[in-house]
Amino acid sequence: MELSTHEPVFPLGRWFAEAPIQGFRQGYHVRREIYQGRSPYQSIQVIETDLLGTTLILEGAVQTSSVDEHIYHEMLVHPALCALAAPRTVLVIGGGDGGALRRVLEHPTVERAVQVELDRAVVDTCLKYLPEISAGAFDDPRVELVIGDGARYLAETNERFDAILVDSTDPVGPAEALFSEAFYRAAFRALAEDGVFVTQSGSPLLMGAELGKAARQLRRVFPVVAPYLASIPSYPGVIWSFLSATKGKDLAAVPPAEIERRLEGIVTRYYTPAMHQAAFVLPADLARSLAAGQDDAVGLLPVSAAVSR
Ligand code: AG3
Repeated sequence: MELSTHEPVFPLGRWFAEAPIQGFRQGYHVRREIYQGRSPYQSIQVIETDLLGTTLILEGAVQTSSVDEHIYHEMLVHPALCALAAPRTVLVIGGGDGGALRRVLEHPTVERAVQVELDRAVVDTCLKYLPEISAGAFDDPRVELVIGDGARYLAETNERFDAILVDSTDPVGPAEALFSEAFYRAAFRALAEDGVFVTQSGSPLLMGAELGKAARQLRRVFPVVAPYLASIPSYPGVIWSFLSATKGKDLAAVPPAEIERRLEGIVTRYYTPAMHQAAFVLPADLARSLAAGQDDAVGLLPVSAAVSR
């Protein structure tokens, strides 16, 4: 008997696939299509996949899923907040699903969390189909939800935040402004002296050019920039990058005992003091090209692949 390794495992239904660069795609079998709509900014889809559960897709790119949202949101929020002795004010830009906001509010010293999301439809869609991600965060009295342009908000605010967290889509379309030097300057200005800025910065394998550019621009503004990684199954390439930036503090060097203390009473499924340390360890190639401020692709794939996006 001939065994075909290409036998369809799921003969019925259809597949959703993301193809961020030529020659690569990552797909999920769709069990159910739940919602499809369009806001003034983007197409919005909610599907149920076998692997990821309920999954939010904006402009064809997976944003979050009920199964692995905790990884991304914990890793966007806790490294920054656990680097601070007592974070009081936090600004979240983007993140309409509320998963980052929820993790911010888990830190008992936080008195005020401002969330600026461009697209009200993302908040509404997530509240309807993925309420377990925000888990009531938007109802917390410490929260101010602003529907508007995050870059503009940051440029105009007179407030100083202990942490500024950018939970954006990819650096194309509406989110492009959130990856510019002007935006990073505004973030620097609005950040407390010992504050922490963190932005998601895409796949180091598949979006190396964008990651390299963001890191370079951030370094022009902030004296200390420390990239870190997490494994997020729902994002293309799985390995995902974040860029942290401060006015002096080294996020990679926060003592595990301090993190342990700051995490007291906070339940995590991915982030731990050891994971904090491990996340800042980069493959040699990536560390080198990021440190060198290379202005083309810095990814783990050759430049030719990464630029054909
Ligand atoms: N923020 C990061 C999404 C980037 C995904 N990119 C992609 N799939 N190509 C998502 C919002 C989660 N709160």
